[in-house]
Amino acid sequence: MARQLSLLAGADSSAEATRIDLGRGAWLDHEPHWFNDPEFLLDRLTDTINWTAASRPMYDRIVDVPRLISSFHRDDAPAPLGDLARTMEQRYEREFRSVGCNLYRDGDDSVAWHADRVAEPADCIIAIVSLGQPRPFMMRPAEGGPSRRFMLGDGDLLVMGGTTQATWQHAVPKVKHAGSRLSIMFRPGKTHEARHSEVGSRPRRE
Ligand SMILES: O=C(O)CCC(=O)C(=O)O
Repeated sequence: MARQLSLLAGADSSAEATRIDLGRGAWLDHEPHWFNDPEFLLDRLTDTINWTAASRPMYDRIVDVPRLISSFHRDDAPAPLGDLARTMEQRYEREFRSVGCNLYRDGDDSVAWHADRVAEPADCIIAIVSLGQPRPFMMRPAEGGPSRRFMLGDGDLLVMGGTTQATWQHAVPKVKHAGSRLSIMFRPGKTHEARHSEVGSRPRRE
């Protein structure tokens, strides 16, 4: 029980994040080490979530999704995830009904460039809490231009807001060596599945 309380204390709903203006109505809130007991939560979620090794059609093939995934409705999520969703709701005064989790087991696991498919791309907030070993989280303007890189792990919070899903794409690329990283995505929608189309290896100017 004491450990449960410390979990809730780990997420500070009132702390100020650094807001980054990405232009054209897109913004990010970045708060390193937002969650202060990330190792405990990482172990607990890694061990207790029913992870899925999924596959999905990409172009004319069926490919393995290069990470383990799991998703919940906020009200059915394991306690720490439901509590975190509600903390995020207080912070942003929005509903986050969908909780998606990715487990990147090593550097071969990744998520390709994509934007999340959301009901209101011109005004959408998606919050990501990262646990475990920091990995590069890349962002690039959908119409081309320089990319931005954030190292996310260890309880870091990154929130994409405004038009970000309409005007930017994001990715967690493969790296040579990495320990495991677990990301938790809080989204407005009902389910995690089929929220985005990854653009895979489609060539694109950086
Ligand atoms: O793991 C992350 O930080 C991002 C994951 C992501 O973009 C997704 O699952 O759509």
